[in-house]
Amino acid sequence: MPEEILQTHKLLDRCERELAARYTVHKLHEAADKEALIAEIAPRIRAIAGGNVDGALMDKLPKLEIIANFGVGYDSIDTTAARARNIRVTNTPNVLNDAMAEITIGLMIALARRLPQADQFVRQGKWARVGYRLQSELNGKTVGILGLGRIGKEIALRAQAMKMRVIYHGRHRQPDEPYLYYQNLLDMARDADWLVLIAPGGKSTERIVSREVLTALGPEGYLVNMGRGSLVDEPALVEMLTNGQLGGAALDVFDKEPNVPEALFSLDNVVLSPHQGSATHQTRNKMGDLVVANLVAHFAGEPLPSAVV
Ligand code: NAP
Ligand code: 8YV
Repeated sequence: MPEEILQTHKLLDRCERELAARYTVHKLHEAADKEALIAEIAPRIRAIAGGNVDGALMDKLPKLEIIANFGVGYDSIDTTAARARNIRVTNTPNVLNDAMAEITIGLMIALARRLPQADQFVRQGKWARVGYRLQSELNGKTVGILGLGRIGKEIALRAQAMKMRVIYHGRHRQPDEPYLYYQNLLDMARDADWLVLIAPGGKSTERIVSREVLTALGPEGYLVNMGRGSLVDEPALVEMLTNGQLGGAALDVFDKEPNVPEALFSLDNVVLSPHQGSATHQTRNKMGDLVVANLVAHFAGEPLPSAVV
């Protein structure tokens, strides 16, 4: 009999096909009565594919051994609860680094040159009447990276290709990296023209980009959030973008996504993106393959390709 697993949200077709070829898959997100489904299958579920797993759900699944998250960020899984119950947790690192770094630079250029607005300017026939206003560039500017990890390093490389100076903040100095380290985020924000966020969500980074940090970045400064909405004091961000205390922002993630503060919709100094950093066929399929590979390794008793717990 194939193992029975619980899927918590929609996955890519290829990933769902690969899972269905190996396991009996129960789709929690499609169940009309989720509690009834869980009550029926709970004693047989050994694995979860997907995120959004808290201790309460773990407690309902007494045979749960592993949670294979679709995504490198696993802040939607209570890892403390998983560890306490001897449940393994895996994620999908590295396969999305390039896609993430590409879109980060893309959003930076989009913001600096106001590309979405320029597109609208042409489509609305305004170009025939007046030239487009002058904009700014990335080259010669300093970018501060909050979170010089796997993705942050790829962003740093591409920022250098844009002739930017790279500095970074994290909890640890990385002596092998050539960039200037700031122990203090506030100091880095003060020295940076651009602040790129690519650190994980969760308690340790909650609102780490405070009003004070945004103030240090200042009216000429640009914020780019590719990490998680929880990193930023979002009400302060909206207020400061509106009154010009912050120069601009490119945002791929939001505090209560997919809900985005409506006040941002009318602002010219903002570029909005629907949490699509890794959303390419190429990358999402590799992420799905890694979800499957972790489950396969687990049930074969082999080392997990990308375990976090
Ligand atoms: P990673 O390799 O683990 O890098 C994370 C970096 O954040 C590390 O350099 C770490 O440095 C730093 N960091 C962690 N906790 C910190 C704290 N409390 N204060 C300051 N810095 C801290 O992770 P990754 O693979 O690059 O991914 C990073 C994050 O990007 C993910 O967790 C996810 O939230 C986000 N992400 C978003 C998308 C999207 O679609 N927008 C896609 C993929 C990933 P130290 O250990 O030195 O502090
Ligand atoms: C995904 C992400 O959008 O990997 C992450 O941490 O945020 C993204 O790659 C998400 O996890 C899948 O919906």
